[in-house]
Amino acid sequence: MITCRARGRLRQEEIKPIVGDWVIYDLLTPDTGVVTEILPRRNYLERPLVANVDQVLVMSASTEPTPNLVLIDRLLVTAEYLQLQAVVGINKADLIAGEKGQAMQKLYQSMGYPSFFFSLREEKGLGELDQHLAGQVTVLAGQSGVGKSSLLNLLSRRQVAETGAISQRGGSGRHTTKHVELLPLPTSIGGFLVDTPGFSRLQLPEGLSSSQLNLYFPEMCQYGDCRFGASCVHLEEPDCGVKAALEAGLIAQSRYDSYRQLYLELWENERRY
Ligand SMILES: Nc1nc2c(ncn2[C@@H]2O[C@H](COP(=O)(O)OP(=O)(O)OP(=O)(O)O)[C@@H](O)[C@H]2O)c(=O)[nH]1
Ligand SMILES: [Mg+2]
Ligand SMILES: [Zn+2]
Repeated sequence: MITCRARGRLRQEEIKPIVGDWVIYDLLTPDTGVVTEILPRRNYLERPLVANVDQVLVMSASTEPTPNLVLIDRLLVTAEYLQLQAVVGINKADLIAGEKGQAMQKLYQSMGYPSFFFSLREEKGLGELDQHLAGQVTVLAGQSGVGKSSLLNLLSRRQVAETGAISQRGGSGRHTTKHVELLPLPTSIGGFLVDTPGFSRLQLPEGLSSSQLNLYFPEMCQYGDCRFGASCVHLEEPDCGVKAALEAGLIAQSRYDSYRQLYLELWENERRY
């Protein structure tokens, strides 16, 4: 590893290197250098602040902490909006009956997201997760305490990130991970994982409007045969294909509930300006 500082000119121009940047540097000693140029970013996330991301692994626990389905859907919408591949991981299979966790896995699988239900503690169910991470820069996202840092440690086969028990202080849980960190996966897998501190709230992307939200729910696009066509937002309109699919059990109630909540949140923000 080579520790670099940014050259003065970079700092003056207020281009700050962020995690995930590709840079050009001059080597000063065998393990220190000076960054002279930041290469153009393919993309970047604002929270966590990280550049050149390939995909997001949205993590949840099957229980402890209780899954926050709206947060999961918020992260999936954000990934869709940023055109990042999303993978879903439901951890702590050791803590609940199999069917309940499998139901969650199947739900996200059914809309096309590669989904896994596993126990990091028992090292079970991780099957092909490796293959989905191979050679990619993957950001781990999800509530505090779901096992993001634990996954990193398990895949690295050593303790690279601090993990912690959840404490209920203030009801928000404890955030063990304090900063964003990019860590290489073993060479047998290749690629990088970006560990991030958990959160319970996340602002939707700035450019996303309420009327477009349904485009980022893949299963809604599939059933969007509505009387009012593309202008239908699937809430109060008559003859709505999405609501028909919901009633027929083809769209999950939790997904529709998330959609409605996020729609109203975006709509209220739009009214404010
Ligand atoms: N029962 C059970 N506990 C687990 C499992 N995986 C992780 N844990 C525990 O869950 C707690 C939280 O794990 P972390 O890896 O620190 O969670 P995190 O997502 O990194 O949390 P933050 O850094 O706060 O965002 C730790 O006490 C882990 O030992 C699992 O498969 N089963
Ligand atoms: Mg952590
Ligand atoms: Zn509709």
